Amino acid sequence: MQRDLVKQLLYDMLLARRFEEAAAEQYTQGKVAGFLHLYPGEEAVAVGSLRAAEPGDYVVSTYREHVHALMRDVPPGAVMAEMFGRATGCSGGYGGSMHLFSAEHRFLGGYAIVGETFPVAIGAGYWLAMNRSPDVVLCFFGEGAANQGTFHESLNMAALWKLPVLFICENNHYQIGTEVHRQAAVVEVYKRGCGNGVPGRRVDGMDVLAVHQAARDALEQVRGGNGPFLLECDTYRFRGHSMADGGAYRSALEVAELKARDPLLNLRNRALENGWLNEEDIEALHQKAHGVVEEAIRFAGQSPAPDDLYQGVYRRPLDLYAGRP
Ligand SMILES: Cc1ncc(C[n+]2csc(CCOP(=O)(O)OP(=O)(O)O)c2C)c(N)n1
Ligand SMILES: [Mg+2]
Repeated sequence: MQRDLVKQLLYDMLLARRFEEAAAEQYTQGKVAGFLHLYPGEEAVAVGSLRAAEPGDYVVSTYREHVHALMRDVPPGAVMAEMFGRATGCSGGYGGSMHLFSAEHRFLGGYAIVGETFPVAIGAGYWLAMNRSPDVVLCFFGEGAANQGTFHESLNMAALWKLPVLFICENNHYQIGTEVHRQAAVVEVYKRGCGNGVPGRRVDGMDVLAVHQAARDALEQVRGGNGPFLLECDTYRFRGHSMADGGAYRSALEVAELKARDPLLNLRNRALENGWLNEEDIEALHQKAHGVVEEAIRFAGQSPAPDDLYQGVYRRPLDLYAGRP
C-alpha cells in the first residue's frame, strides 16, 4: 500500500520536475512565448494534495499551474502544446502558459490576476452545494494573494454558506521579489482564515507524504459538509518568479539551504531508506518521466497553430478598421 503510493508520488514528482525543466529549455529556445512561471521546489504541494483528491473534484489554480494540470491528468502533450500556442493545446492554443483549462478534467483554469482564484472557486463551490454534490473544489493560491480583498470576501462567504472548498496556500515566502514579512503583518496564512470562520493548519510543503496526509484529512472534513478549510503549505521556489526574474533579491546561501530540503530528493531518499523502492525502480521511474516529457515536446512541436487567432473575441481588428460593426 505505502509502496504503491510512494511509487506513484515519486513518479509524479519526477514528471513535474522534468516537465518544468523542459519548459525552461523550450522557452530559452523561443518555442514558448509570453510569461513562464515555473514550479521546481514546490512540487510536493500540487502532487501531494491533488493525488489525495477525487477525479470529480474541481481545481482552480494560478499562473504557476502546469503541474496542477498534469496532476489532474490533463495529457502532458496538451499542456506543452498550450505553452507552444498550438491548436492541440488544452485551451486550443489561445491561452498559453498561464491559462491552461480543461473542463473534461474539471481543471477550471490557471489565472493571471493575483487573488482571482478565490471568487471562481466559491462560485463552483456554490454550484456544488446547490446540487448537493459530493464533489469539492481545491483552490490554490500564493501567500501574496492572501493580501487581496477577494481572499477575505471569498473566505467569509464560503464559511457563511458552508461551501465545499479546500483553500490551499502555496507559501513560497515571496511575492515576486518581496519577502513575506515585508508584505504581510501575519506571515502564517492559515491564521488569517480564522477571522472569516475558516479553520486551517500549516504543513511542511517540502514533504509530499505530509502534504498528502494533510490534504486527505482536510478533504474528508470539507466533503463531510463541514464547510471550507485552509491548508497552508510551507514551501520554496528554486527558480526566479518567472523566466524574466534572475532572483537577485535572495542570497545564494538561502537558496542553497532550501535546495538541501529538495522535496524530490527527500522522497527519493526516504523511499530507499525504508525499502519501499530500490535504485532500479527509481531509475525506471526517472526514464519513464523523461520519455513522457520528450514525447510531449515532440507532440507540441509537430502540432499546427490555431486556424483563426481571432475566434472567440468580440471584434476582429480588421472589421474595426473597415468600419464594420
Ligand atoms: C491583482 C494583481 N496585482 C499584481 C499582479 C502582479 N503579480 C503577478 S505575480 C505577483 C506575486 C504573487 O505572489 P504570490 O501570490 O505569493 O504567488 P507566487 O508567484 O509566489 O506563486 C504579482 C504581484 C497581478 N498579476 N495581479
Ligand atoms: Mg509567493
